[in-house]
Amino acid sequence: MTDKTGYEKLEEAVKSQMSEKRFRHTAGVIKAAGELAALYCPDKTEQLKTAALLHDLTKEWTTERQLQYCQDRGIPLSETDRESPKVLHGMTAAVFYAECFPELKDDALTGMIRWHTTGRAGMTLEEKLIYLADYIEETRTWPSCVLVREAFYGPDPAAMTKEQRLVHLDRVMLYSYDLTIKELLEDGNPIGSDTVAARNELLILLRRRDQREKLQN
Ligand code: DGI
Ligand code: FE
Ligand code: FE
Repeated sequence: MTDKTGYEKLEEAVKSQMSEKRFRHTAGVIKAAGELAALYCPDKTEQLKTAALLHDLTKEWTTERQLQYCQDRGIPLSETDRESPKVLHGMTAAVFYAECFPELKDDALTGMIRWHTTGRAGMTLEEKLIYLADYIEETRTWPSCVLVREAFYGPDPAAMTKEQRLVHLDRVMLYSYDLTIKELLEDGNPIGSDTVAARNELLILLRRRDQREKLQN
């Protein structure tokens, strides 16, 4: 038997902290992250897969544990955050992973984990890719996830130019924010300011781009 690689050991350590169901989702995000890395930044494949592996590390904590951990570690929470228990795990995982695996601590990795649920204005390419991988991984059956997965893969991003592919990513991200916001509204839930800022930024960017193109043609 060959020695386990560092990544395989990490995978086992993460698996031992999660239910089987959460690990199946995590494995799906790792696969999707690998596919997105191949399309957008092959040199960052390993980093994206590590972020995928760690992104939901604290997802199964109770809300009480999330809130207590934020208080203990001085993680600032807005009123809206406190009323949105589902967004807390990105904040806690972005700190907790570095306590569990100090050798991995890295700002880019922290950002990918931190923003995977809500997104934010000014996301890096890697942050966008982890956000999207989480949304469209193959085990997701939620209608919005299926729609976003089809919107991303339908027009064959591999056949696009680099520039077209980046615009495509932004359009699909905007679509995902719109669907998430619509669902939050329908369910009477608060919408975090990061999600709103992320959505507005892309909307304006893409609208200006379309206007420029129209003028040129
Ligand atoms: O952890 P996962 O289930 O894999 O996925 P996720 O981290 O994307 O979390 C999805 C949940 O988070 C989904 O129920 C919608 C919710 N969510 C995302 N953005 C916001 C939000 N909830 C609130 N209240 N506000 C947000 O801005
Ligand atoms: Fe999550
Ligand atoms: Fe997830």
